[in-house]
Amino acid sequence: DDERMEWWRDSKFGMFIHWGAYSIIGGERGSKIAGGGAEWAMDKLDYTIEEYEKYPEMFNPQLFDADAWVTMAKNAGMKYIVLTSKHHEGFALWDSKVSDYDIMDTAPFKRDIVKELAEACKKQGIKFCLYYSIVDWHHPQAQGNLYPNYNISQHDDPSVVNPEFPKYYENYMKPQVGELLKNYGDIGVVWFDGDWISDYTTEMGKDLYKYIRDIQPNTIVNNRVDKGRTGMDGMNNKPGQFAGDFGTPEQEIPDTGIDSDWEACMTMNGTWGYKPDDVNWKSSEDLIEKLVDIVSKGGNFLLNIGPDGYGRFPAQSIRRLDAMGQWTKKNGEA
Ligand code: FUL
Repeated sequence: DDERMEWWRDSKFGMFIHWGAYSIIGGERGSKIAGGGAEWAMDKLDYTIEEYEKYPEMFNPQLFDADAWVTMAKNAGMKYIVLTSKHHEGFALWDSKVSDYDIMDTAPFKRDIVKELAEACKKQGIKFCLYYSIVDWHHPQAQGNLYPNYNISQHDDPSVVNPEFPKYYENYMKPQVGELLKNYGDIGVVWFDGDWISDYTTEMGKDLYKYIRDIQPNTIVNNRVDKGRTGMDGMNNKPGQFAGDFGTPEQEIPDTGIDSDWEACMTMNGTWGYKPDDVNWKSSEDLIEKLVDIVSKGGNFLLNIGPDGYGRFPAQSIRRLDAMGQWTKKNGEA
């Protein structure tokens, strides 16, 4: 297993990319601005499923250039990229045969983003990885039984259960994850999220982990494949709990003394998805310090970019990537 983890442990520094239909919205609706992460626009700005569907139908990022994105990551000293293939909104950025709510059938763009980025990564020697959300606000079977109140099971009433959820798991989620592992070459990591949804179980997580390893034995899976985000020694890990291959502290750098593998994911400002209103940018110096701190504690740093609805990285992010690249070049590999 150590051999399987080797490239990931050596990598130290990776790029998270949060991109989806929410990148058009930018966290704004009329006079309202979503608090926190703008990738939650659907929920935070109270869109109904029908209202929200307009955004995937408009998603046409003509400035998307996979090679340019990968070059920017590479020049910053990053060794892998994790793209949100499907975030909580449910819209798939690849050619999914399981669903029409994807880039080929619903969006005018009709270019397989996962494919283009996978190829660009391969060409430039960057490991290609995918984020996939268990939570799906668009799929009727993925939510609490108060559908179309898509997010009710999560933050309003955790006791709400959905007897249909196992169907979503078997007939939609698993086959979608299968497509990602079968059609896009080597996948370095599958990065799950949304494990908190009440109907998702540890058994499903175990099944999913096995399913992935059966298709691509070398693919690494994060701890959110199980419920409860465990898998970090000393960080609410319960004995016997199943936890994937590495832990995922979010917007925090843990203290030293963690024996298991971990990766701190962080944003450059306060949002994962594109949000022009958020000007709370961390300085380049701060980000470099964080990189050093994390690496010296044995972790990886997954630093996020939220491209806009046209496919551009925010200028503020590009500047910070440039500065980090200058630093990593001068000080050797992270
Ligand atoms: C969280 C999600 O809810 C956020 O939107 C983001 O994707 C972050 C990395 O994980 O749990």
